[in-house]
Amino acid sequence: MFHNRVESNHFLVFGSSQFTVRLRRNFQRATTRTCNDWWVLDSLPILDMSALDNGEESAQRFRQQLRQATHEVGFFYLVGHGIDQALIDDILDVSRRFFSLPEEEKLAIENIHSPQFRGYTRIGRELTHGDVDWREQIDIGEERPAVERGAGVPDYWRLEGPNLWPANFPDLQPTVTRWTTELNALALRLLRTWAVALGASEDVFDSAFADHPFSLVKIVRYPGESADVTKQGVGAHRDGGVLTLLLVEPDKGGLQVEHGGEWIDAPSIPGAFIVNIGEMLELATDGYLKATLHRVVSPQVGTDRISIPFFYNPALDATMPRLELDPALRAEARGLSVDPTNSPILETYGDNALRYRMRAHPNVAEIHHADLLAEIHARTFAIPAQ
Ligand SMILES: O=C(O)CCC(=O)C(=O)O
Ligand SMILES: [Fe+2]
Repeated sequence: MFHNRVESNHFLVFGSSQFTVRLRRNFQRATTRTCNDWWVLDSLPILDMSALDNGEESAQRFRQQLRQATHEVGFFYLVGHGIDQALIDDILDVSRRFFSLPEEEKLAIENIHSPQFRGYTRIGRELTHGDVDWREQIDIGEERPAVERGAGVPDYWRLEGPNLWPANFPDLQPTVTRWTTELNALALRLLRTWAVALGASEDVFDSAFADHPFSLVKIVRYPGESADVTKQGVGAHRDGGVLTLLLVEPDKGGLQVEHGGEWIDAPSIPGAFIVNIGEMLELATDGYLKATLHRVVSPQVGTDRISIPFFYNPALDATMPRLELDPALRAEARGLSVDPTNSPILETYGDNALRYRMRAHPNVAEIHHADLLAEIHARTFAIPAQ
């Protein structure tokens, strides 16, 4: 627990990383909350992945930090990850140039043309829990041929298929393709590190991921909408996949992460990823690892913010392996968090993915998947029998 490591000056040294912590004595809550909740983090932990290449003792310390950070917070900054700064600069550069294309070029690849929910989403066309998110984005997944529909073909295969690339902007595809390749490798390495940190064999997740991951890159721009009153960039949610590697432009705030009942600000740190786990990893560990609520507040009027979340997901037909935690960890597993809409997390990743996409983009669902709407709606809002 973090509070075990707090030093008298309230400055927590965690391996090569530092956390600032604030002591909050809330006597009202003290009777109902654990001692751990008295310490509220002011900022996310920072983990240095280069520790994995520095001998077994150092690697073991990193694994322990990884486990602890994602058990307690569910979010951390990752440095020393090995992704080239030149590639980071490139993807930020192509992202900004994409958003400055003429409106008609972006709309030519609008996601309404894609049964796979790929392509451009204009501002105001995405919902989180029914509320409008103020952001525009392009969704780019693994570039694969579409799967033909038919009897006995699970519905989630409708998500597999080609991307929509802007015709007059050839720089986007090679940079995003390289980004996907490198981040798939980084994410798999992190996942294997978690596996060992949780006492499982290193390759326990491999069959679900290694050769047919269903990763998704979202390039997002939040326009400046906040003035006296802040607006929703993206509403509070947990990520539905396994793990997210988020790159945010330098010097941009807006992301907030729930911890101990409060929102922690998570501004960008140049060159670092913000990493969080999604519901499928929570499922795999019976809630020992935490999929944490987060949201983005719109930037102030006159500014904007670009971010690039990379969602690392298993194959659509994969079922997450359930890990056998050792008794000490099992005792701290909390079971699954309840989705804000009370919908159960489903075992097969593709069922979750389809549900999320249809919920977030009802206009695309209406056009391409009207036959599924009633069924998905019934399953989404079903409360499991007690
Ligand atoms: O843009 C961000 O900083 C976070 C976006 C996010 O949480 C998401 O798209 O799931
Ligand atoms: Fe998210």
